[in-house]
Amino acid sequence: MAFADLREFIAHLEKQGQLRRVTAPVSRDLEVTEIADRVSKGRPEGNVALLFDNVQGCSMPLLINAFGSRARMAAALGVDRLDDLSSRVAKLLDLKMPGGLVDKLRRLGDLFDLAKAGPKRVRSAPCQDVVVTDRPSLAGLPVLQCWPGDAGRYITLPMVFTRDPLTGARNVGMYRLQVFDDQTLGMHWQMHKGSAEHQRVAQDVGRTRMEVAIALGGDPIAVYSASAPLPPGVDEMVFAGWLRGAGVPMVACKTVDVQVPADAEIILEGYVDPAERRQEGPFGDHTGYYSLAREYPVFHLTAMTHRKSPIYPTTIVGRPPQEDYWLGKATERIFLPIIRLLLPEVVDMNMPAEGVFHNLVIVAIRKRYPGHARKVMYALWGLGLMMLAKTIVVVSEHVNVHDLSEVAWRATGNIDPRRDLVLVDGPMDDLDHAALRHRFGGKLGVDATEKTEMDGIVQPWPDEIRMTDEMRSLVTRRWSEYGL
Ligand SMILES: Cc1cc2nc3c(=O)[nH]c(=O)nc-3n(C[C@H](O)[C@H](O)[C@H](O)COP(=O)(O)O)c2cc1C
Ligand SMILES: [Mn+2]
Repeated sequence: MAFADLREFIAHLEKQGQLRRVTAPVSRDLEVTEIADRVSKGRPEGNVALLFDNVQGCSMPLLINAFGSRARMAAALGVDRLDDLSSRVAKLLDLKMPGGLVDKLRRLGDLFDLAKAGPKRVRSAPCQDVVVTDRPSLAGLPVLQCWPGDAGRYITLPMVFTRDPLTGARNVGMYRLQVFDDQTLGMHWQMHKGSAEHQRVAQDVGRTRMEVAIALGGDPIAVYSASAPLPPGVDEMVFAGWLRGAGVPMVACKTVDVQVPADAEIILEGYVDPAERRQEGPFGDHTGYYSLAREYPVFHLTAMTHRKSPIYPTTIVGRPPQEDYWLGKATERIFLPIIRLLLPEVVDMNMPAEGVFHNLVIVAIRKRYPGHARKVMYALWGLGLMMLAKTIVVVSEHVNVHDLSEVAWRATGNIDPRRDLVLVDGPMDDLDHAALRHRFGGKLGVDATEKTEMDGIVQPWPDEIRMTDEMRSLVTRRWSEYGL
């Protein structure tokens, strides 16, 4: 079951004992970060969402860590387990496969789901209960200074809405926003991302204004969808509608030709001048390091609309694991079947927290021919934002990619570095501080599969040690006799 808005999600978390209200006064400068960081990295049972009612100097409550665990992320997306998402996507993709009449009829049900997924236009919306077009200001928002070395305060959990200047197609991305002043934000869309392409097109066709709307809060599925690496041209709001089983209600903004989720908490309307740049950062980033100050586009606020008593949602990123790890985990599970459609030999994959998305991708494959592990690496490096993956470790199908101890064992024991390491160059994540140069650098592939004659080995590959089933069941049967 999907939630209509952030409030329903908050109520659900509270009922499940997954949210605490903090009424003690707290500072939005560093204090909220230190609290949220301790809660999210502390004892699992203490890892809850936090609703701060009393952020000093601000009347708005602040929500943080709402997506910060496997259970809360699953709840946000309306499923019991994140793996349920893989099955749903797999079922959808099966549509084009041949099948009997009964199969096809059954799949019609899924098709119908897709038809219902389109956004629904509405005329009046809670996110426009209050409309400020005369000198709008960001001053009332409890925007955090997350880390001591940050260049300022950052809006960290936004849905940024832009439209292709030529086709009008929508893109929604989660891009952090640095507060320069009460009407101006740094727009940190990286050059590989959907809205950066809209901006390049706008500049090419000579536009001086590119209209942008920023939504804060709303149905958690819509919020998550802004972070999903969908192929360019795929509308994040249609994807959200499919995930939630009903179209996202959307309303036209007041001063720009952009639609936003009607059930959001706060909307910032404005524009980006495609040619304007301003220094953004440093910012304590999800790599665990500060990303460097760089030139980025600038957002100018023209109007602000919000609910009567809005709630400000935010997150912090920093040394992993953090809340964004769970947003990434949901993506990993949702996109696995899509990757398997193109690369059927892929059995499972894991992007562990320590690898902060791009640094480490572990993938298990059914190896069938010489060079197969390399083929999978090259394919992944050519697949959407997977192009940014720095290290890809390929293991055999029987390996549990989620067991990092097992992966470390196989990935060091099963390789000869001269034979099994692949070094290539390619595009790198904007935030990669170790890359050869900004946005470009080396990539490492590790073929950690077991080797056989097909790999040209000249000494026999040994068997892995395993006890016989007979002895295992005998010992299990007799266990109590041993007095252990
Ligand atoms: C909490 C969080 C913060 C993010 N911040 C940024 C950011 O500042 N800039 C950016 O380009 N991507 C950022 N991302 C990743 C993008 O949201 C992600 O790549 C998404 O696919 C972008 O949408 P797009 O593919 O439509 O461009 C962030 C993701 C999360 C979960
Ligand atoms: Mn996109």
